[in-house]
Amino acid sequence: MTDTHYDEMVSSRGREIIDLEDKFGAHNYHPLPVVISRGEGVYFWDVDGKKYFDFLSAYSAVNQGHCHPRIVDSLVDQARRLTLTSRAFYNDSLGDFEKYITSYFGYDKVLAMNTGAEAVETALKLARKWGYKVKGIPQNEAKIVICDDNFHGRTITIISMSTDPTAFNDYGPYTPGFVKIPYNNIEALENALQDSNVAAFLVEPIQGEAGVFVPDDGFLKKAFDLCKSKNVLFIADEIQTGIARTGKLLAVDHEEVRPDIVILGKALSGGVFPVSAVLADDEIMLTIQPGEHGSTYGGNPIAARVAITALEVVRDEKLAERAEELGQIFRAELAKIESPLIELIRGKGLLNAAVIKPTKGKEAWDVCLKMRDFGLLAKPTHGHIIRFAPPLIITKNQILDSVEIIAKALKSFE
Ligand code: IF1
Repeated sequence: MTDTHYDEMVSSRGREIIDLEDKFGAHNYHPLPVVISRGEGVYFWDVDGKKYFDFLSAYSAVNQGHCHPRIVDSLVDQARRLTLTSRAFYNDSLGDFEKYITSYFGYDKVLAMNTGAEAVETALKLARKWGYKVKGIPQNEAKIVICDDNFHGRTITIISMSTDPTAFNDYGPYTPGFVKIPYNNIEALENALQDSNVAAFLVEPIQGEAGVFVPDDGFLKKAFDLCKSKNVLFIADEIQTGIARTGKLLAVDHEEVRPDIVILGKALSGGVFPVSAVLADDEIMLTIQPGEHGSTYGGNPIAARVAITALEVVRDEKLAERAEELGQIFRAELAKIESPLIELIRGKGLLNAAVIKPTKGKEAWDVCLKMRDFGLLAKPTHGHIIRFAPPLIITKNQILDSVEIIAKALKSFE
């Protein structure tokens, strides 16, 4: 057992469990050394009963808080009645979900899938289909513009769009038809759209994995207007930024942009069940005809009922308003911490990050280990950036307590 998997803070019970994963599981992750056994609201408890604030929310899948009772009840109730019909037959849940979510976000239609990556693949297929059947792009010539430092999932086509060698190395040959431009760069987008074979522009309204890069005010609106002027679809990947995370229902709502295609996942089910969805109007959605796309579990009855309840919770508990208000408090309190380790803080709503300046040999990972010791869980992205994304049900006092823990961890290195 290499000692990078756990440290002296992990109990023998925790080590047993970590050893199991090391021996029998693929090594495609390097988790923080902590073993969780229960989650409720903003809290985790580890196998030894120690309590933590969860400041990752499963990468913004648990916006509604862990094991939200209403969402779990929907899961259990439906699971006792009907779990899966496949789309070979109708069932009495999918239509309710489709009506509810299209009205909720204001689109003609929805195509339900399971993971975020599947929804991104679905959006790419819709964009190409629309490109050929509606825009009239010559067959197999459709291009899709994407941004450097993107993260849209891990399938071979999606990593073909990636500029991160860790994501694409040794997975070639890559899917063609993608044009990369710098993020937050209107001139680069304008140049790329000179090509009449461009079908769509796919963008994260805030680049989460890259380190919570918030584009300049107005970037999304200008990009949208450019796309419309060139008959190019504007596709927003809101899998991480959507469902109230950034202080609005969708991150694009900050600029009153209505994407041609919206991609949702993660918190669409409150972390209770894999559910993703693609929203679009008829001109785009109906380019896919029966038999041309689908998945075994896509839109299953459990997913349908869980997603309806997860969206009801967002509305009933005013999670977008909370994220806006508490995000401002969080960033303001974090900024008061005097630490040579904090280079800068950025974010929107409750999607925030601190850029850590390695100091005295200590870096983001060490800060995360210390925060773990003091009862708060977060994880670095790209080595030196710590993402802070608690469930949106967090209270002001819990924010203040959390900032105290972060400050204590940072001070422990002085
Ligand atoms: C992992 C990252 C975050 C996403 C956006 C699509 C997807 C994701 C904007 C695909 C998924 C997850 C994947 C997960 C960790 C996490 C992640 F670090 F990988 F990049 F959040 F930033 N679009 N993000 O953020 O959705 O297929 O995973 O359901 O792969 O480790 P998925």
